[in-house]
Amino acid sequence: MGTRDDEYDYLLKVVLIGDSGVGKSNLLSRFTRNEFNLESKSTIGVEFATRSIQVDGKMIKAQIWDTAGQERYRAITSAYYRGAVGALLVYDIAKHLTYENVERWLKELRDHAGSNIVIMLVGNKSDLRHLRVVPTNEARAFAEKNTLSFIETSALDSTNVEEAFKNILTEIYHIVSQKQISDRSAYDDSPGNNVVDISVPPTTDGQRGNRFPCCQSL
Ligand SMILES: Nc1nc2c(ncn2[C@@H]2O[C@H](COP(=O)(O)OP(=O)(O)O)[C@@H](O)[C@H]2O)c(=O)[nH]1
Ligand SMILES: [Mg+2]
Repeated sequence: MGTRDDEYDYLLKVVLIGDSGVGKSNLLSRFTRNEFNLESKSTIGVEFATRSIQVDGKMIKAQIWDTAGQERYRAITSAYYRGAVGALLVYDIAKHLTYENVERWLKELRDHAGSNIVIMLVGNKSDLRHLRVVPTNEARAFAEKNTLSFIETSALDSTNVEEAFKNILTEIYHIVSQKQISDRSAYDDSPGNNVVDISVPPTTDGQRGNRFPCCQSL
């Protein structure tokens, strides 16, 4: 709120993946519109929704992609992953099979997404305490072993939803901004030119914005 969505320093594409019914669409609607829906509306999937947040004084516009239910048929196309710099891999803490399938989703990411993609494992529906079948420690250990970030969320009662998105965006931002600096210094070795200039000209639509190289096809 109070931020203009058309002015940003970085535009970052993040994809939501994981089995059908784990709460991906509700995590997105909670984060971008503060809405939750009890019914699953897998047929009316939006392509993506955006929200801008401030990280280290920079305006980060997150473009978060949701499936329109294709995950049900394992029919997510490579266009979905194109240009993605982050992925929230969601399972349901009350449905063990959705956790077992995390391995398959990791393989899918390896096959379709860039190798530098930042992945966060998200155990959703943490409000269903009495129905929990995936222990937090087990999931955390799995995440550590696979160098994924990890968090448990509830789209229903809002627990950790902001944190999940903010953490992954911050992590991506740190990588992207580091990369930009090292790219520039690698190319610009002219004498007396030690100042790293990370400003870029406005994009064609008049927005200022450092588009991460991978996102130019957006
Ligand atoms: N208890 C609980 N239910 C949730 C939560 N998130 C989503 N749901 C419910 O789980 C079902 C599937 O959610 P949806 O967002 O459509 O899942 P998707 O198929 O992964 O997009 C819906 O009935 C939601 O109301 C949550 O955090 N807690
Ligand atoms: Mg959905």
